[in-house]
Amino acid sequence: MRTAYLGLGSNKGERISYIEKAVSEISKIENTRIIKSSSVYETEPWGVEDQEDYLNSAIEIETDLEPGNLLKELKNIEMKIGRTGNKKWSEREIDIDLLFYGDEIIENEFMNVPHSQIENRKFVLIPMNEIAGEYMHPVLKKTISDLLKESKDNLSVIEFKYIKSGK
Ligand code: PH2
Ligand code: MG
Ligand code: MG
Repeated sequence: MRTAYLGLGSNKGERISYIEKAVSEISKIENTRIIKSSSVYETEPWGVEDQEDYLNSAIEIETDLEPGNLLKELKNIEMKIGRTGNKKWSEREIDIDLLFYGDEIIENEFMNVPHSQIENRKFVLIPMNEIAGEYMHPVLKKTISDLLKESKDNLSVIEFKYIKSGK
């Protein structure tokens, strides 16, 4: 069993229902279980300004799947939930990113783990800090909590209060 961290994001349509759907589908992946999930945060768009605010959260999972197979499952869930469009940084119904996979460093044509620019994105660091502040970034060799303290990202990240659907 390996511990991995996923980042979820949505900024199109019924954002909270896409996030909840994603968590529910992730919980059904074979040989995988959800250990922790962060609060949901409403966040200013990073990278491309002229788009809706995002909802973002992070989850910790344990999985027996190899990173490539895990990524395939996550892409399938994005498609099943109805992600349209695939332009870099453009609006999306759901985005599921593999942030960390144990302490592995994976760079190939299919994936980049740890996910790039985590240290520059409070929309990732704040939810990650809630569930894994002491987790060590395997490339930067700093904890999430230290990366958050040092981050120069000033875009707003605010807890999003909502009533859980109970499904
Ligand atoms: N995802 C992006 C680009 N910009 N900004 C926020 N606030 N949250 C995101 O999840 C996000 C983004 C590309 O994946
Ligand atoms: Mg992303
Ligand atoms: Mg993505």
